[in-house]
Amino acid sequence: MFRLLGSLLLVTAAGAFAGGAAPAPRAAATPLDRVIPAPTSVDAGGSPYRITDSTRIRVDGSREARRVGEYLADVLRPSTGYRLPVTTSGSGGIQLRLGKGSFGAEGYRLDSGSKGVTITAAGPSGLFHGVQTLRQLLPAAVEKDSVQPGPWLIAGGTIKDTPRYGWRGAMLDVSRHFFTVDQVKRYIDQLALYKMNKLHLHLSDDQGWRIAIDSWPRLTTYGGSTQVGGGPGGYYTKADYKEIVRYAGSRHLEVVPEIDMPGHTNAALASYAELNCDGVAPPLYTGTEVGFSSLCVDKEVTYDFVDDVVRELAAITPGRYLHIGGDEAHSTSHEDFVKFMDRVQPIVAKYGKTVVGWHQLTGATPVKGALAQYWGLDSTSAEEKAQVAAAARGGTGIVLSPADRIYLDMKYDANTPLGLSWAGYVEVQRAYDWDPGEYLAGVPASAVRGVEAPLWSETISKSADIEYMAFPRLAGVAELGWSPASTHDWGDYRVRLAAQGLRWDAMGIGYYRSPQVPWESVS
Ligand code: NGO
Repeated sequence: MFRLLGSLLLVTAAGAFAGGAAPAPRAAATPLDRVIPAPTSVDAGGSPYRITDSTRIRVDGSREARRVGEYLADVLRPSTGYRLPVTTSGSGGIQLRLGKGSFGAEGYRLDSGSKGVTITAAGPSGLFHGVQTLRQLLPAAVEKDSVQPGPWLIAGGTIKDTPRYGWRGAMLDVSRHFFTVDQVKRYIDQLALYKMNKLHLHLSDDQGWRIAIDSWPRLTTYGGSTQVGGGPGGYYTKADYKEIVRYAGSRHLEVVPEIDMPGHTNAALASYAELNCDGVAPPLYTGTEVGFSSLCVDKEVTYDFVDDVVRELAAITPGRYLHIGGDEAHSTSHEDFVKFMDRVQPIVAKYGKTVVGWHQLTGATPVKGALAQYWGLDSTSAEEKAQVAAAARGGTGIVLSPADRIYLDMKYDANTPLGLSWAGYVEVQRAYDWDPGEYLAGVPASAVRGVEAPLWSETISKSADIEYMAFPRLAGVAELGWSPASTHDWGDYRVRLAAQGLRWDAMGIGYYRSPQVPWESVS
């Protein structure tokens, strides 16, 4: 079981003062094991390091390490008020090093002592994740954008940390309500705090098509012109999308674009009459029903359309994956669904991408290497679960997004002003307290690629809404995706989570103050 070191560790900072000026005040340093997601191993002890106005951020010669160093400096400068130059020379201070070690592509090691803090990783993602840990070891006030008094202590010891899963995702539905590039960037920054590494964008649905496709321009100019409730909608130009991809990359997240097919396609069907079996374009749709639309499986133009869309989207997506939806194709017969998926999956492969689909894809024949995203519930039929398990045993990778656990659009309880409740209420403990490795019977542990928290936006239309629904549950999903099962313990987690509230306050994130969590008040 994961043990906390206890309450706040009181350390004396005097020894941390190389210059030996005024005696440092006694101050509390955050224990190394207070971090979310829980690190793989923590060995606490020794003197803390104190960041002062003479601290430097030392990077090795690589461009990647420098970039992470600049990112860290940007985080620390506003609240500390220090210059924190990023340099390749000298020793001590905060060091970011690329080096050999058993960290994996995303893991890192953090060593802290009186002379400095060193983060070592095999690659830049590991350094970046190590920086997120360093951030959490500093007082919450470090997240403010004005100068704070400090002191800026980092407890002594060593953290070795490697993620459990390679897929630690969040999905944002930008179709039901459109979110601007800046709103998406804000969410990306929040995901990065908890070492999430995939941003799945649900780019098309009945209510709006949100990504420019040059060969089918009306998809956005008409199909993107509204949203749930009839607002103005919006869409990303290719330049906008590339900017999201770039920004996500700078935070070590890979963008997974989704075009939902063959259902959830009213916006496309409304834009182009020829995509409809009867050749008649339906009106735009601004309600919240699902399952009523379908591309025309028997028309060749459908596959020309899909080819164009996938080709253009793949060309602006450096990530490995392309999500083709496949959920709730209620107005497509089973036979047609299978036929459609048999035609569409090879198109994704032709443009160099790996297929991801909602788990209904397992009702067709997932291509080799495909991933299925499971969004069922405890009450999902044994038959449906068995179908997913059989696909997993046959080699289909599984990303877990159980709706009654980690759908961030589910209400916390009956009083939650936003969200839906078709999968029940999902309080913070329910979202955290399950094991992805053992969640679906008959799925080999090796088939589980990770977890992803979808946020559907029928009722969500601004950043404050995203944040209220995501926080605090998102932190729990991040821990499920990153931390070893042996660290999983609700009793310890809720205490660590409580401390995060102060950070969210400092960042201006309006979160749900769940009664299940012993929140710390602002100090
Ligand atoms: C379902 C449905 C979506 C809804 C969402 C609301 C999936 C995969 N399809 O999840 O269209 O927006 O629920 O919670």
